[in-house]
Amino acid sequence: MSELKNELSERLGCSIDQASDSQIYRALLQITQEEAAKHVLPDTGRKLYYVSAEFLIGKLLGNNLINLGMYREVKELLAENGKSLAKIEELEMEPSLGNGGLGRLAACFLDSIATLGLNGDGVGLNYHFGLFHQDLKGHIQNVSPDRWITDESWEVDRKKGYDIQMAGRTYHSHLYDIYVTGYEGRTNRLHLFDLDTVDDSIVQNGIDFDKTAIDKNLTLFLYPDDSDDAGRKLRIYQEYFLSANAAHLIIDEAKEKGVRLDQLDKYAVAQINDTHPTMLIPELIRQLTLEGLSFDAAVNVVSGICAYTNHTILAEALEKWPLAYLKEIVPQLVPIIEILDDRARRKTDDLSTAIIDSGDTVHMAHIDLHYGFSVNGVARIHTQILEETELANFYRLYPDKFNNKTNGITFRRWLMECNPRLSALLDEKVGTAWHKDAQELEKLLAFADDSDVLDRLLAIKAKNKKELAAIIREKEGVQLQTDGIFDIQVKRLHEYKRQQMNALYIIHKYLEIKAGRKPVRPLNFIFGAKAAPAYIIAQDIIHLLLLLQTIINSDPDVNPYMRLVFVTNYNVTYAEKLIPAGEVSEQISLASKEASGTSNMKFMANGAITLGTNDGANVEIRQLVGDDNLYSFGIDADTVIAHYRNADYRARDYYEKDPVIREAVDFITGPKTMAIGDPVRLNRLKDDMINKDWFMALIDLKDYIRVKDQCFADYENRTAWAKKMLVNTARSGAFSSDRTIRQYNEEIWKLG
Ligand code: 26V
Repeated sequence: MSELKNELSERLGCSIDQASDSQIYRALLQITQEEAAKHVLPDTGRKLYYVSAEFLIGKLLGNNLINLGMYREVKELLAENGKSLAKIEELEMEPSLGNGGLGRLAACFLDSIATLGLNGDGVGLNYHFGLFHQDLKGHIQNVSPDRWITDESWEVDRKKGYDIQMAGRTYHSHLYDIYVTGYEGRTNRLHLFDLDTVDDSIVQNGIDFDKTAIDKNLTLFLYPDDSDDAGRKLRIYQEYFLSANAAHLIIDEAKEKGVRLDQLDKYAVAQINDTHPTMLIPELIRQLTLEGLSFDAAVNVVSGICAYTNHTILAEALEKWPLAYLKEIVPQLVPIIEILDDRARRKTDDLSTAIIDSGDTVHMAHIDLHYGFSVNGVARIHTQILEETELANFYRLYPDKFNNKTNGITFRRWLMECNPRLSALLDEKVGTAWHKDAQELEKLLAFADDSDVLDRLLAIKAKNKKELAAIIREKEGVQLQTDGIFDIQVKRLHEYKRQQMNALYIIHKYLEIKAGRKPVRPLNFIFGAKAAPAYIIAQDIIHLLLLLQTIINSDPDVNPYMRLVFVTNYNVTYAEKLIPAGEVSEQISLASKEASGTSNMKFMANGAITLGTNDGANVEIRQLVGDDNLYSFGIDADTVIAHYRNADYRARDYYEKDPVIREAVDFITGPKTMAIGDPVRLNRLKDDMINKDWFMALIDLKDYIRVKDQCFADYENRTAWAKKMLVNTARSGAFSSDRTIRQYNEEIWKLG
């Protein structure tokens, strides 16, 4: 203790109680950086490069203190001096370098790779602005840039970079590193490439900027709007910049190790996170031929290095670029891609697997599928759909390349750090081994009938709910009812995730209450979501939810029985407050569409009960906890796929035949919403639901209402509910990202 005290006061130049929070933050940053550096290990043997356009790492101070074993000591020392570590943690800007699950998965993976002591770094881009900041004034989503880099950021300037050619110009990259600490483990690195000429001042009103000034905008924003051609081209620039820098780094580090480049696959493996870094394949081939390898040798060695993860079956999310754009931006890759296409065509008559199609469009995933050595889905059902349906043509060609790696989450951030009360109880009951081996949580099952433990689980949840309610009251101005149920849906806003179906349930409940049928206990519906700025229907759904928030919370007939809040600017930091307070976890995507989901795992670990469809990892959660401990509803993936194949789903039939559905849908354009809302948005949304409803919200609505009502009724048996909570936490260890990473390593990476 005194050692830390001396070190801290020495750096501060004053005693701790006299220092400001921001001085203390800065000093802790230095101390953790130096401590992390001590755990960097030499780069020997095979090394993993996790290449990803997104790393949604979240704040790092608390996480690093926990991983370095310093959290408790620092917290107590500060408390003794009248300081709050929690308040100091608030000073840190969250690096929101990702859109959602895919980016957060990459961050959890880095934690587990370091924790397991594996030699593996992340490679990404140093966006100056992460995912946009959201506010909700006027019942709509308003966006503004989210600056996160300050002189108090975690980045270490590596003072090196590479020359990257794009569209006949040379751009010099600049590398920054962020230390990735493992829990009682090694320190790895997240390498983020940037461009010195990027100019933050070109951003005007909201998040608009000149999309054609590449030297000024290349790494300015995470995923710029790609609804126009300039946005799509910028995306290609970003993807090539990422891939080319990754290729240079891989070759550079191999040379430093004295590796012969025709043996590179023995020393390097690259996990390509979705198709965004796919150009790594042709670019590595290009660079290796420049280093003297023959084309054939380069293709061979690269095919031994690159492995691909697919994160979605949604056709609109599978990247395809016009060949003309690639000719303009990366002409050096085009002859290589043409040869790769030519060779792929010789393997089969099946034209659907071609890389360049007859319309001169380049299918990025096809490059990965032909020239990567592994392709994995992210949950059992997702991988099965890839094999049997979406990528069946490739599965026939390369059955051995396909494998499943069900996603996971790091329990250090998503239980130890965000839910200290539950963690302390778990430590007491099952010991602390679960920190590194989450399967140890199964030992909690021995307490399934222990009334003291069950009461304490309920008490902890009640405290977490109160804490969240206080935050929400301060930030959103909404008072939740803490004696009521906390039902939470937090995730990107997308029609397939069906926030609109949740809205229809809420309208239905509102109408029931108005008709005198009141729930026995107050219901709190909590949403958090950002919508892509160009995604109109998603904006309309946000608009509806915000109108419902106003209508419900201000109606004295209804507000004693239900409340709704749509929280502002949902991000990792907010998630860490919401998830420990969750009681019902809404995982209601249309079956077959959610590749895995990961918030479902976070809620489960924190003792929330899943209300979900048979989709993604929900299927595996259900199998682990059983039907007594999860609420399942809706049509299954096969039925959904058959409806699409037969094109026989008609939303209007459901709307016309069922008065409950009709009443809820009609409310969208009823007098209450129209009085305060935007008629264009409301009419468009209702019209879409009746005439299109591509993600079949109406097919599942009745079953959703039935099962959700049952779930709320069961909540009243508090002991039985506490037991469900216990079983969920106890069985959640299967979803540790440590387990996922062990499988990646044993079956794909095979690091030392
Ligand atoms: C991207 C786009 C972009 C264009 C418009 C529509 C659209 C729809 C979806 C996506 C998702 C891209 C990939 C992705 O983020 N997948 C998520 O990956 C998570 C980690 O594996 C997984 O848990 C989520 O289920 C999956 O949606």
